[in-house]
Amino acid sequence: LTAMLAGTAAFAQNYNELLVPAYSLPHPLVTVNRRPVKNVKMWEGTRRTEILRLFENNVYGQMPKDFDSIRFEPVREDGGAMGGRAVLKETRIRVYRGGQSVAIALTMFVPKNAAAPAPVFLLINNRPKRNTDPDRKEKSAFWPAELVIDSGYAVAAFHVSDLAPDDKAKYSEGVLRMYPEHLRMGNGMKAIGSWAWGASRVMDYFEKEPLVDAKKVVLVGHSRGGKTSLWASAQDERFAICVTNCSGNTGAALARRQFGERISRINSVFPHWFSSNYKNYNDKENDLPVDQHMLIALIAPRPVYATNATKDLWADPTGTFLALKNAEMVFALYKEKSTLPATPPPPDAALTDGILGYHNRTGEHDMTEFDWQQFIRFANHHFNE
Ligand code: GTR
Repeated sequence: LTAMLAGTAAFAQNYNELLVPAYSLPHPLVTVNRRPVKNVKMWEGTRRTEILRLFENNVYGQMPKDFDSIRFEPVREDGGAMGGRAVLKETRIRVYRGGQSVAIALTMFVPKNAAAPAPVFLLINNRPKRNTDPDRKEKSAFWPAELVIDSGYAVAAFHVSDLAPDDKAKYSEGVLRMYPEHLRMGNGMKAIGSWAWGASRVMDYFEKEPLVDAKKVVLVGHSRGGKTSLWASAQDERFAICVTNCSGNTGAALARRQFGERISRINSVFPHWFSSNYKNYNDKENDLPVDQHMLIALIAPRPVYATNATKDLWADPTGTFLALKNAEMVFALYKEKSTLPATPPPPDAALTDGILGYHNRTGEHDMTEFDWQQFIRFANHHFNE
């Protein structure tokens, strides 16, 4: 009966916990050749690379690491921003390869009365640019820059459209101009890969920026941006903490639960986000050699904070909690004991004091000041302990 109800019409999304099919997850600590992974050496030497390749080849596409040159161009500096509490720095990050280039506009505020160099929250902005207004004429809870500054952190943001337009007809008019070979590859990156690539170029800049502590960068993304923050953090071990907010399908939620958004749906509505190969798994979640708990595991032993919202069943709050739970074993290899309970906490109970953090906020699919307050507590816990 369950199978019949769950598998009816194309794109029918299930919201009933009782109709979640039985599934078994690929084991993070068993290699493709069925060898058990018992220690960090074998994890890092064999299994981690294996899983990274599986995600590249089947889900997000490869992440090109080569380019010809990178330049950091100062655009504006204002030492009296936010009523004198912060320095505003706007920078253009230009990257060149094969006669093509992209320019990433980075907006950043650095607190004046805080540790120098400052730890920093970097937002991958997938919402309209006014959400990260450098002039602070518009203030948005999506990027509550004043709150972050007053907590002693720098706060930065770039917009996804600088890397790849979020449009199935135009996504290649960005980073992919520099890597046209990816457009012909089944495992070539598309928009989400391009955005994640951009986060790494901002990290290149942070490493050269004396005002910020490049060893204390918290990468934050919401929804499609949260899928990106996970993939970027898995790829680039320089990110110290990953925050993935309401990231759902192909983000922090387990695909095999087939709860809320499914792979077939996301690949049809957003064919420009993931690799072409990912379409082989439309309605075939169980054929995937990975599931999303393994993406979280790739970030170990660095802390990961995942959120959901109670009215955002589309992004499967329970499936997100279970992905964190099923990644615990990899953190345990590093002697990082998870403090997550066995079952999801009640709404608004924020678990900010463990290596894996989680909350399910009351409300809609969004990123709010409540969410940011928890990210700050989580970062305080890890950076100050
Ligand atoms: C939805 C999509 C989700 C999520 C969301 C967003 O339409 O189905 O996977 O990414 O957009 O980015 O807000």
